[in-house]
Amino acid sequence: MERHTGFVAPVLGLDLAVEIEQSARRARGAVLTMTTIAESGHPGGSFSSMEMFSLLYAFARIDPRRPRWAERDRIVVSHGHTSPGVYSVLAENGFFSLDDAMAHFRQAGSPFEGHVERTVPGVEWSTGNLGQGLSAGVGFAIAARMTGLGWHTYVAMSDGEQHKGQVAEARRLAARQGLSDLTVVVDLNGIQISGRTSDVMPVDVAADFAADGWGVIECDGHDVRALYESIAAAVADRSRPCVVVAHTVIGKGVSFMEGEAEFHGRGLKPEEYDRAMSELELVPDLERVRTLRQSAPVTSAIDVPDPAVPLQSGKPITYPADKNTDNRSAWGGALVGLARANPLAPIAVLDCDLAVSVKTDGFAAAWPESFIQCGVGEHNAATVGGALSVSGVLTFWSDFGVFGVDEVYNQQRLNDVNDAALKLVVTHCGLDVGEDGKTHQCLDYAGAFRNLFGWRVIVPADANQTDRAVRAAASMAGNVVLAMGRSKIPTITMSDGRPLFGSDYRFTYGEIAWAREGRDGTILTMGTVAGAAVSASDRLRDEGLNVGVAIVSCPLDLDDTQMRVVFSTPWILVAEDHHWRTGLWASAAEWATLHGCAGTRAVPLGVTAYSASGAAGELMATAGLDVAGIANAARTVAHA
Ligand SMILES: Cc1ncc(C[n+]2csc(CCOP(=O)(O)OP(=O)(O)O)c2C)c(N)n1
Repeated sequence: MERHTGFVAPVLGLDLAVEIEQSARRARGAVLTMTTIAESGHPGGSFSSMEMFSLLYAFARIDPRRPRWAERDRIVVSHGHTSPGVYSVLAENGFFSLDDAMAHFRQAGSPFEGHVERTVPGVEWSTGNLGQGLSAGVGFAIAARMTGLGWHTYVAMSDGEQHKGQVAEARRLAARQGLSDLTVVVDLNGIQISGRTSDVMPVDVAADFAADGWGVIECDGHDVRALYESIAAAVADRSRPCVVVAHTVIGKGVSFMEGEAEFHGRGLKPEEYDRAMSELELVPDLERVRTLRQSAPVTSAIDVPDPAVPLQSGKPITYPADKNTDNRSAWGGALVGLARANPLAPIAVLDCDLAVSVKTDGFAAAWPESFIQCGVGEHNAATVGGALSVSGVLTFWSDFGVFGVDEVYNQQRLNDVNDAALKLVVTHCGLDVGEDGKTHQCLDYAGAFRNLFGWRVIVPADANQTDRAVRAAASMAGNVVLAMGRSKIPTITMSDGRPLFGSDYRFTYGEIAWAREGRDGTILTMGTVAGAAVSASDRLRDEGLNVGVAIVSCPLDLDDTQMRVVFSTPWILVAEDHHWRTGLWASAAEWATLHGCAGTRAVPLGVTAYSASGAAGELMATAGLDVAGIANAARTVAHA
């Protein structure tokens, strides 16, 4: 049978249709076997999506022998709870052994988790938090264009998740970008956990997509020939993205499961299983597969390598010692420098209507086709960025801290789960947001990412460090966030007046730089506050107090050698315009406990409440984080 060739033929021949139907019937049996043995899982939606999965995995241009083939079509399953259906159909298509999936579904140590994971061959994006898959698909579709590899992207979705606002954000971006290589298939089974979708939250799926400029085709989602023709017609439409609204029945194929919300999320009892298998004309297989489950889970999981984008870092820009510069302008300058130094590398910059403020407007003007305007749609932007970043595109998203971090915490968490490689550059962090007030103060950028296992956080202290850190982060694997404030701040200098992060300096992740040395105590600081800390140290020195200033650039990963030096001084004052409990002080306290240095006094001088509207200088002074405040705090600690 000719498969994996794309939906090139407009119709599906009878023989192939029968083959798909038989494959779908076997896969339904596998779904029942794995969910019954695991005593959990989601057979209902797996059944309503079964013909959709069977056609997509049979006809998309994918290769079970090379699951990460660069030019493959991307299939995103957004309703990740239908994993039993996805695993069964992938196994039918030769991606891994069906026995492995059936025996070790939802078993600790197995890759066949309850919701689809990107480590399973054939799965492109880990989902389960509904409403994010279309955004991932939009990211993959943009990447197909930017890399020139031209694959087609398919997204399978449920109807329940159409409630989510992020789906609307993604629809609009797809239409705005003219992503005709994106095809969505919606499993419109009309049922979700709490009953009928029309009762829970009515949504007119076809009208919503049409209103945003999509082509819409409706069909019977269990008639494989009709569904094939609809998908083929959607793929053939070169003018716009298209959705196939597939009318389906939850639990389709087993009489007592059909139309029943109950089977959304429960496996069958053994007696129900036998009845269902008999209806499907399949031989019950529980005992054999149960025995297999006793063996250690077979790891069919594969690594997910990020296709590296080879980069030149370009010539660093050195900002003078006698002039204040804002880090966000240095970020914008480094971005343009990187793009100039790498004319052939696909570089995407995402924006949510703040380019002028976050200084990506220069890039936008020079490379408009690589500048992705997402509108006020941050949830979508975060996920689009994640998917782009694993597709051979160096991907930056720049936004205010509250929008790029706090607004989209779970999207960034999913980027973490997916081992993405997004470069997030957030400005207006800490108290340095201008006069916007509490709603705009991102006081937890380090704290939020402290909760996630893979994200790395960089907080540059001045324009020079920003420039070097941006260039270095571009070549770092994984998700990285650079956090900075808004204002023009002093260039950090050494005692002799030369820039600390000047021409010879190269950024190293985890580094701590000493702006001043001092044996009486240490001010440990980061970001916007660093300049004031240095001035405070100079003021104290004039008074005879010899206080060092250690500038941390990576608050979640502290250099052990330098931290030992920090903790060798009699006391430490931790100055930061971050929530005092979850930022640098927390990192220092954690480091001290882990390294047996908890006996040294480390005193927090951070933000203890949301601040007011006002100029950054006023807010810093109110929080005690200006030069006078830091010097006062240091005197108090020194003389306590
Ligand atoms: C963001 C999010 N909210 C809530 C849930 C919990 N949940 C899992 S499935 C589901 C709805 C099920 O409806 P549908 O997606 O249409 O799936 P079907 O019942 O057709 O399988 C919900 C609310 C979730 N997974 N993600």
